Amino acid sequence: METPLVGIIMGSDSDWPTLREATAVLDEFSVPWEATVASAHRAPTRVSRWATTAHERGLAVIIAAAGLAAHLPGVVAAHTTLPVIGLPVGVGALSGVDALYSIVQMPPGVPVAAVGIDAARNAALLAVQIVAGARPELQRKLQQYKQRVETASTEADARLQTRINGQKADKREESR
Ligand code: RP5
Repeated sequence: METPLVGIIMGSDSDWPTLREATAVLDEFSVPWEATVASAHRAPTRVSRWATTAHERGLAVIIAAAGLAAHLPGVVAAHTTLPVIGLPVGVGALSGVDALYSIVQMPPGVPVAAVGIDAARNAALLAVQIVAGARPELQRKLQQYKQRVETASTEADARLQTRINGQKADKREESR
């Protein structure tokens, strides 16, 4: 089995359904990953050990996901020199706004790259872009992905123009 390049850590197994979207993207790009549940509040010793050894275990980037008072990405970032992508999970009374603020408002000197609430796909794509730096094969796959995104957007525009033209034609017909 290949050594994981992306390490996923989450505060609770209740975050897993959100993280599965990230693992699907990583699989799409054939980027090996590992995942663990370790809460900054409930399992601080394990979080610290996991983050401190992340680099020597071969990881290149970390996705840290948590909901509520989401301190996990920041705590992980405090323990490693690897880039940390913080993913706020949209749970609880504030639907993830609390987690977003907790993750994005890091003190100067300890950066976390925050993505949107439940934006697991973006977290994974950013992770792929980070590890693609010195990997031409991954760069090529990312270019193809961007091409597919652009094609989908162009097709959406074509559909919209068809609808608008249809509506205008209907209006003209009505006013005759
Ligand atoms: C956070 O609290 C977790 O990341 C999760 O999003 C949230 C709720 O956890 P559970 O009570 O479902 O374990 O630490």
